[in-house]
Amino acid sequence: MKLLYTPPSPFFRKVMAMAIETGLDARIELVEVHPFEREQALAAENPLGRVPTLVTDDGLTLFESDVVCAYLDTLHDGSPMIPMEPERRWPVLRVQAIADGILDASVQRRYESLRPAALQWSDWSDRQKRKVMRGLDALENDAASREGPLDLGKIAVGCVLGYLDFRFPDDRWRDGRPELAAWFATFDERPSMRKTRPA
Ligand SMILES: N[C@@H](CCC(=O)N[C@@H](CS)C(=O)NCC(=O)O)C(=O)O
Repeated sequence: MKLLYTPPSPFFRKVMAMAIETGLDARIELVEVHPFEREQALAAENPLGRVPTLVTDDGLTLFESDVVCAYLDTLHDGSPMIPMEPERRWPVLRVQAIADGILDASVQRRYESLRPAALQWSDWSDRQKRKVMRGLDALENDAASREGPLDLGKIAVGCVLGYLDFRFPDDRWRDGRPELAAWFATFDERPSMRKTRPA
């Protein structure tokens, strides 16, 4: 299967970290694309023109990182990254949704910062930042999400925190969030995180 990606994308990182954790990375051919510079090449596979986009061995094109991860979870024999038991499944998907929401808001903030200064809308950026901060507080207060075996929620949170360190170090997300910071210090040393760390 082929995974269309852009190197610094945190959504791509989530998919790749999960692929490494489940031993599927060897089956994935990486194809670097550029959503902004060569929009049509990516849009030919994904009408939304976004990464990550997976083209399966059957020729099916899947996009949105949560959908790609759900698909990958059907391809390995290890412990599911999205557990089936309801008492674990929904909390894991909820944590993934918070993490993805923080990433969506952060990526919007980043794009806003790249616009010409005269076109930037600071209220919009501030709104996105508030979402990020509230999402981080929710994660800090969700001790249960850091317990138990590896799952997709934990991978998603690891990728979020790595992205904030990469793009928004001045936000100092660790301030006031000691539990999340301590958890990330250990989680970030996993081979899957080290191998996918943004340069
Ligand atoms: N919800 C999507 C978000 C994907 C996303 O925003 N990807 C960004 C790169 S990090 C992108 O392709 N941006 C180009 C665009 O939005 O046109 C997912 O989970 O995959």
